[in-house]
Order: sequence, then structure tokens, then C-alpha cells
Amino acid sequence: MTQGPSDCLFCRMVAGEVPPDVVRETDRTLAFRDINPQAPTHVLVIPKEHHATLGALAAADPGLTAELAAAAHAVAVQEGLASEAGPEPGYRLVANSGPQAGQTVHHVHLHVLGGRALQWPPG
Ligand code: DGP
Repeated sequence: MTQGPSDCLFCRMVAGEVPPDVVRETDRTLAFRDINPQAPTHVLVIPKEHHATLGALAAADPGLTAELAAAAHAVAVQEGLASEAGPEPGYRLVANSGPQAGQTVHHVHLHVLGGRALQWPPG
């Protein structure tokens, strides 16, 4: 496993030092509610291993990158935002990467957003 920095908030959640509001967990991923929700459903999905950005994760472990996307979709289904039958009512995945995108936690995460009509383009 990639050792995360000891001051990484999401690594501390994986380690159980900071308990998140977990909505789904697999061997290699964890999904929990965002502390500052931007939509009725706002869940963060992370790999348990520490990788700073989506690009770093994709370079290091393409299989885990795919697992992360599948985990995010499973959260959307669990939250009633999609089903095996189709994408209704719908949801958005966001991966902020780097300073201009506003990434504030440097442990890769997908935001699963839904439960209201989402605007485009994002700000
Ligand atoms: P980003 O800007 O893409 O790096 O998003 C980081 C998200 O992490 C942001 O939406 C707020 C969320 N967040 C920050 N601190 C905490 C925390 O202590 N608990 C939870 N559940 N979420 C947090």
C-alpha cells in the first residue's frame, strides 16, 4: 500500500483516526458524506491507498482507478440517483485536480453530486 503522509485527512479517515459518515466501503475504496454538501447528495469516494491526484492514481494503478469509478457509480445507485436500468435521475462526478480546480485535500477523491438539477458550466 502507498503510505500516505501522516497529516493527510483522508488517510486518517481510512485509519479510523477521524471517523467519517461512511455510505459504502470495499476492500480498496471508501465513500463518505462531504462535510460541506453542495447538493442533497454529496459523497466523496476515495481509494484507501494514498495518491495525491487522479493523474497520479491512474499512472500508478489503472485497475484501482477503474474501481474508484465503479465505486462512485455504485454510490449513485445506492443513493437513488441512477439504477441498473438507466441513468435517471442522474448525478455528476467531479475530480478537482490541482490549484486552479480548487483541490483542497491532496488525496484523490471523486465527488458524487446529485438530488437537484445541476448547472453547467460549473463555476
Ligand atoms: P476538493 O476541493 O475537491 O479537494 O474537496 C475536498 C472536500 O473535502 C470538500 O468538498 C470538503 C471535504 N472535506 C474537508 N474536510 C472534511 C472532513 O473533515 N470531513 C468530510 N466528511 N469532508 C471534508
